[in-house]
Amino acid sequence: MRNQQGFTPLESPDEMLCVASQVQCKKIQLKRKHSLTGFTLIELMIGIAIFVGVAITIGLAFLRGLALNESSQNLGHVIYRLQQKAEEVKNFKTVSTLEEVLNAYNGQSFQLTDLGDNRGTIEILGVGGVPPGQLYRMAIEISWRDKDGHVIGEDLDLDGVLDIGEDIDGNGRLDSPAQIVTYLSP
Ligand SMILES: [Ca+2]
Ligand SMILES: [Ca+2]
Repeated sequence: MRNQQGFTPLESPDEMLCVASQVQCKKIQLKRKHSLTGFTLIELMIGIAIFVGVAITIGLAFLRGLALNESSQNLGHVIYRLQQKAEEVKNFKTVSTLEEVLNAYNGQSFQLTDLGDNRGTIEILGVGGVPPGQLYRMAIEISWRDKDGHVIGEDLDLDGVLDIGEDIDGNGRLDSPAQIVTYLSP
């Protein structure tokens, strides 16, 4: 007697061959069983797990891309604002002596009003290797807290002071990706 399953279609020409050949009949039954079998629960769960994993990975990559794009835009804006600060110092110098510039700006910390939590510092030091008083190096840097709460720059507590543990590169001063250096002559 032929082994019929509940979802087996009506007899086909292939089934007719079963009458003539038992081997052919077995092959047809195996082929039909394979083609009509659906996903098992485990296969379905594995498929869902893979899909969820891929979706999460893509989602995280997308969010990371957005964050990097925002950080890049912030950095560009901050550099632009530091350039404005440098111009402010240079303009002040056109009407002041170098000593007045040093008194007004060297060691000064400042904040930008359009950047959330932030703190910048200005350092003006005579350049070694040239006659004293010939050239002064002015470095302006700023550290700030991004949207995720991370501080960009070495001034982790945003107080404008180099505290213990903040000098990551060990050069004795606060540094940041947002930093510009220019030179002042007497
Ligand atoms: Ca600090
Ligand atoms: Ca440093």
